[in-house]
Amino acid sequence: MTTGLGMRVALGQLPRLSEASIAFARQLGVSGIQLNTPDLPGSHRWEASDLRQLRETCEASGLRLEAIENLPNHFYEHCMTGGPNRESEVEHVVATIRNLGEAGIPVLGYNFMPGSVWRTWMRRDGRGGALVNGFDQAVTDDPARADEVIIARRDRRLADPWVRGAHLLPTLQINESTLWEHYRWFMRRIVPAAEDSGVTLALHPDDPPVPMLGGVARLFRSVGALEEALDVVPSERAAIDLCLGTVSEMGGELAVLQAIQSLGPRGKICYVHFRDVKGTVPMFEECFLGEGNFRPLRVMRALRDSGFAGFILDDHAPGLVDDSDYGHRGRAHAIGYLQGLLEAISDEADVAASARTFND
Ligand SMILES: [Mn+2]
Repeated sequence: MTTGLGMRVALGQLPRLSEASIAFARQLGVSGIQLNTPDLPGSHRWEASDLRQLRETCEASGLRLEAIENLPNHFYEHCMTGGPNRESEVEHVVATIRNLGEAGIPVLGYNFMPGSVWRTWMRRDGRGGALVNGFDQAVTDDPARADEVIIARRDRRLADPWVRGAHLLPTLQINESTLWEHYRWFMRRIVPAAEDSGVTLALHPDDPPVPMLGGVARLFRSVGALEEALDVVPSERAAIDLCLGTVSEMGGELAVLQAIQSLGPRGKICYVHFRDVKGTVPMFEECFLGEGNFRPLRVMRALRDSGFAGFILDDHAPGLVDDSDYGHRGRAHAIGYLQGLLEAISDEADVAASARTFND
């Protein structure tokens, strides 16, 4: 379903396209797919032919390939850390962006987290025993509890996308102003390629949104910082992948509505991760829609009223009984919830439009 508003739901965070994932998307009735760090050939960059094949496979099944999110960490690690290989890395990133454009893929979601995503518990008791993840800064602040830290690795070469133990990270110290310098350098190099090739770069906020983890600063931990990111190289091709879960971690419903009202009217919400948490930093836990910090219908209305007309995906969803690693059951619940919300706000818009016509 795509509403007359342009808002639509995509099945998200797929690591690869398979017959089963395409069938799942079609069964759910979504209009598109978003892939996260797809399993493609290439140790430094992705090629246009491989990318085009992804898009064509989706389209052959009537699905839109809405976006690819996240390059593997090692494609641009030195760009983030200011390491010696950043020149060759950024050339490969530029080539990958051009290849996305050539392949007809309109959006690259990305993040600028050299320290990656951290959690301090995973797959623990949520509602009714559903499996949810959470974060408590008291754990990450305590060196004696380093082995409780779990860190995401976006690298399909690894069997496990999560590593346990903060001590496993390379020793790295990056303060906030240095990391801003790296970000500015990176954007100056890649935004021109995005403009040339018609690919929108969509920045995901830092999850968790805290000032520093493991000696590495974290930049995009407030709505103001996301706005600053957009000012680095002002461009129609620079926008935000608005992860409502992460913004809710920052400041609950108030922060979520503030982000939508500030970024939406400027056309800067490229797409949305529609999920929520209970609690805000320094401690939060992921949860089902409807039991978190924000009221989902209110937020969906705010997105509509902000002029947002892009796609929405499920992002993280709690694991249900007998769920798969990908979380088919939890995701099916989240997507059905989003489709219901979208139907409700689309209907409201139709009623409002016909009331206006009637009054004319
Ligand atoms: Mn997200």
